[in-house]
Amino acid sequence: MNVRANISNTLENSAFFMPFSMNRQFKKAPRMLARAEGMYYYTPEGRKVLDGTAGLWCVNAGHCRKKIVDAVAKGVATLDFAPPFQMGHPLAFEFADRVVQVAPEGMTRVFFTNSGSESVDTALKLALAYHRVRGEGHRIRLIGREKGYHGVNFGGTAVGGIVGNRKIFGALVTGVDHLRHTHDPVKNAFSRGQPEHGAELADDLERLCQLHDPSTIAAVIVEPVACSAGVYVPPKGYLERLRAICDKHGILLIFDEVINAWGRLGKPFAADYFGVMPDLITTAKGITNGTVPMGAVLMKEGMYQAFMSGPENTIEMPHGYTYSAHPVACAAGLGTMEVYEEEGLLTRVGELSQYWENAAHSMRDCPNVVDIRNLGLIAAIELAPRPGAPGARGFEAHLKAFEKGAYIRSTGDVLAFAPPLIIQKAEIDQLFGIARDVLRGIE
Ligand code: PXG
Repeated sequence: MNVRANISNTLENSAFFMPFSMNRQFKKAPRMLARAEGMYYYTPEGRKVLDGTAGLWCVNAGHCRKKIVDAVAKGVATLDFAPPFQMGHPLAFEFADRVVQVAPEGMTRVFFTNSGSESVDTALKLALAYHRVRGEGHRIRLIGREKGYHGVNFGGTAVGGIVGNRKIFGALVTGVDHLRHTHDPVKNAFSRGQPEHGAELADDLERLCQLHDPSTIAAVIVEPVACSAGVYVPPKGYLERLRAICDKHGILLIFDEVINAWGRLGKPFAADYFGVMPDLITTAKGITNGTVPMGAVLMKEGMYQAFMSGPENTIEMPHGYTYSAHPVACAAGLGTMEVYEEEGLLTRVGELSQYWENAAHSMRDCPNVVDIRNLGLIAAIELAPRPGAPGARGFEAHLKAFEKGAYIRSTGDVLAFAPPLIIQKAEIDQLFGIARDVLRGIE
């Protein structure tokens, strides 16, 4: 027996190395969740906690939905695993077609992964390989954006723009550069919805084209609404301009919709919401309502066909995961799509977003609030940092909110709100009511 087994009987000594967490802080003062239903988590003591972040921006239909739970139970009992390379199972084909049915016009093919991070690295590889199979193998550069979050694999970390997530991991991937971020609090603080100022920041791509030569650039990846780094809504006209510059230079545009997709903005995908069509879309999270890990990359027909143009007896894309299109994940995804459709969840936010916006911006008079940003069913309240202790005020707000009965995510001094899309107006009031109480109670 491993000697650790003897000492891991207390949480403080537990073997579990928690991801993206303050391990020591948490293990001293744990915040445990024991079960969940609808809009709520329940702690082991039975305390009810309103889920203000849809788990981690993924449980769009609310928790433990019977239809999805039943689909997973039936799926795992029927086919626990099937090898995805050179073999298939019906749910994979059925689910890919189902995803394409709700995908933006022209997105006709789906590559399955198991997470957002895998979707991003898959999309970056697809972009490089696509140019290569078309005889443009000189397009080797990948462009991300400051404050972008594209998961934690090497490619996604490299194109990502959050310093804290990059700095201890060496040189990452070569040939990567970044656009400027779009956050301009001087001009845009307290904007409701898309900010007025900043479309011209897309021209930063022209600067990088001049620096590297556009013929060396394979793809640009951005989150339409950048969520993890603190909710940055694209300025009016920005995404359109980015699309135009990509078109001008033959650069692929990738929308990272790991969070933005699946109804968060009141349309199935952010590409629909903004009316801007990328070449590739990465997604995950809400694709299975967070129930079973899964991700996907959506692509246009032309890209798929470019891969299909070589000799027939070859593997067209030497890429994939043991768990790509896992049968249980496909079952969860099909159950999820049924719930989304039956309850109109992919468009429901359209009716709620004005109420949500008003509720979020009503927090403006709370202490230390320096900005409020929102779009769809997403909002951020940015607090002034405490002198010498950035992030401390935000984290304290997260802790106090949990004590008072709401799960609200903090990223630095930004509080992020993105509840399940089934939320009722009374629960929106409850969520911001708790947030107001919290902000009035902290220094
Ligand atoms: N791209 C985007 C845009 C994301 O938001 C990923 C990729 C990576 O997905 P996976 O499934 O590999 O985690 C994400 C994930 C937060 C938070 O609190 C956000 C994410 C993950 C964890 C926390 O903002 N987004």
